[in-house]
Amino acid sequence: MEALAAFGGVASTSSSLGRFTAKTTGDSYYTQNPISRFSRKPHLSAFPSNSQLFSLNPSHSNVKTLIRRSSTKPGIFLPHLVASLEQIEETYIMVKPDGVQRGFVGEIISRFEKKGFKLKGLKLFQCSKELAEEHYKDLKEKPFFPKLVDYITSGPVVCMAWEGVGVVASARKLIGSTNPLQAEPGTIRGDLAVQTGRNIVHGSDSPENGKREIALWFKEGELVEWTPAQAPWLRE
Ligand code: DAT
Ligand code: MG
Repeated sequence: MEALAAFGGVASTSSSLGRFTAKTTGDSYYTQNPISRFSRKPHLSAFPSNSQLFSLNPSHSNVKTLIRRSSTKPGIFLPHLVASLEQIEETYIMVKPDGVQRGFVGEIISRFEKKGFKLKGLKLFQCSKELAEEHYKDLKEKPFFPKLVDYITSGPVVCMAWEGVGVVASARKLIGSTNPLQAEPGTIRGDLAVQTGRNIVHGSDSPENGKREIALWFKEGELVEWTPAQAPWLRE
């Protein structure tokens, strides 16, 4: 927090700079706080520009002073670096036969599009019994397994591969609980379904299963690598 407050030029009463009077209104804050001489103008954001994060000139007297004044641990928080370390995941999303029959394909695609994830694969597909059994193999021992396979093979499904940071867990949130009656309003199942056996959409439950399921449902050449034009507007 210290570095965040320091380099952002935003008043922080908890930082080591707290000994400088932090008036958050008017010009007086900026004239009393030494950082103002460094950043020159008021910034509302914590990190006004990349250049201040990455091109600090240690010979700059104000910077030297700031570094000396902060604690022994510099603790510089760099969201850009943190973001670049975040894992890009893939998830397999499928509109189940009831979702297709009820005309929810566009609605379901739209939820993921609006959120900002990247569509990498999309097809309407009639699933075989073998594929349904393989997909749900972890549930093989469940009493509802035969009915589940019948349901998934009862009509065309829409297969999708979506990519993004945190897409697996986020998609599960967008989809909602397995039992639609327990799914929160605002989620796909919460808004559009009532029964577990007709819960209209599937989403992978882990990044590993995301990869496994995409490999299961898509052939080579069916996935597309591309860069959405909106990419810089979604991630800093
Ligand atoms: P989810 O689809 O939320 O990941 P799951 O993996 O536990 O849920 O189960 C896969 C599907 O199996 C689920 O979407 C619907 C069906 N299912 C699960 N539990 C069921 C139950 N108790 N009765 C009938 N169908 C069930
Ligand atoms: Mg599941």
